[in-house]
Amino acid sequence: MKFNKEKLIKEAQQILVNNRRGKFSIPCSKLYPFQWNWDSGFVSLGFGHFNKKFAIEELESLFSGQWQNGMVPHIIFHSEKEKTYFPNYDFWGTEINAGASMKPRTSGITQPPVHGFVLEELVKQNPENEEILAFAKSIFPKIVHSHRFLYQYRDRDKDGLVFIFHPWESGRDNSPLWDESLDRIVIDPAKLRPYQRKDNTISDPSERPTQAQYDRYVYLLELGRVNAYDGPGIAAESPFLVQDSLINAILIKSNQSLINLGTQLNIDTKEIEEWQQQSLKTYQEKLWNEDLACFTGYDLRSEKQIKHKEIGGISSLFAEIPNQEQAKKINDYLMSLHHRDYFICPSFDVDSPLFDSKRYWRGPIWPQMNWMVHQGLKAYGYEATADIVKADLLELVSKLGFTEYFESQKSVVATIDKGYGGENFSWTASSVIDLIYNQ
Ligand code: 9WN
Repeated sequence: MKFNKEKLIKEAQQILVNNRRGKFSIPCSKLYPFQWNWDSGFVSLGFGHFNKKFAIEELESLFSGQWQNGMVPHIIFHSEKEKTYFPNYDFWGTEINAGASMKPRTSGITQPPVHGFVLEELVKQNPENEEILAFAKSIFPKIVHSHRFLYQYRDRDKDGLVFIFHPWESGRDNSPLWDESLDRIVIDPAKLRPYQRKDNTISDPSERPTQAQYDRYVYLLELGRVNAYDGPGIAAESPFLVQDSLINAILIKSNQSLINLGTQLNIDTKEIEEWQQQSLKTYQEKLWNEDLACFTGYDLRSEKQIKHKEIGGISSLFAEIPNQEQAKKINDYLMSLHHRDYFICPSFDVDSPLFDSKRYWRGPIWPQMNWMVHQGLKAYGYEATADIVKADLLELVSKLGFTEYFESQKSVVATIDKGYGGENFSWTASSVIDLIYNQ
């Protein structure tokens, strides 16, 4: 399929500009009215190509909500008047933690730490730009501090892999990966803090997480809150305690970016190098599953791998974790999906009974994941597959619009004219811009 690249870029840039609110961006209007952690990393990457000031302000706004312990929260509630999202800042009640940001208010959990690699990309895009270099130097220690938070508070066994205690921290909220862990949670309706969802009144409920899942999200939020969001009780008590393949791959990728940038900017990186060595070793030893021919997550409660093939394990390519043999297996898998008439990369194993091509993280294609996998495939020299991943996303966006996520089955795409979830979505726009600029 031929794309009108100029038209796509123009539209994408317009979406990013329209989604700005003051000095930060929302993922999309209506559904997500605040600033989200990893979304804003991608937004900055997109702006880096055409508005450096906005690229810088995006990350500065996000880090204005960083906690004293180093955590960068998953949502920054820049406005306390906006009431159209659940859970809002008052439900999180983060004042329970003395070092939490109070202005702006925030949530109490985090998301994949993309900002190290985003910063490296910004510097690569603008190698001679004094403003970007000065910004890189000023934000560098804050990003290191956010990694320090992860290693200090989330590495229970000091093995180099960090845990999450809430599915929202993975960025892949309702992935079937979490089903078994969430099933451990028995909800007593009398004890659950009453709440009112807003997402399913704005978006099609058949594309959103279920009510049972939301009850468990609220249960885990509450567990975080009574433990001040960083207390030892979280690791000790949470029924959901997972070393996620994606968050750890992104941490490793960002560690490497900070090491590269440190050399360039003359900043000492010894602390990061030590983290990196151990994380790489344990990721490789603990998360590879030969039967699946992919990396997995690890459930710290049941002490076993979470045996599903999905986009988190595939994203290990982006952090250059797989050896050549492992990378070949992942590449072969993606090519087999292509030959079976799927757009790549679906977010979950299409052959699993748990695959759902429409429901959020249970199968659809996510644009920012394609961006990462594209980079990873190129790093291993799998140019042809990388080209397909890129072309597939551009085709989906051209046909179905700049939506939040997409159908992966070609036979179904042929029958629809709109993608899934929110419209005019920021990370979709950014991924398209960067994929087109970076040939
Ligand atoms: C909860 C904003 C975010 C993304 C996540 C995506 C979704 C939120 C929600 O939207 O999660 O954080 O309310 O469903 O799963 O990856 O950052 O785009």
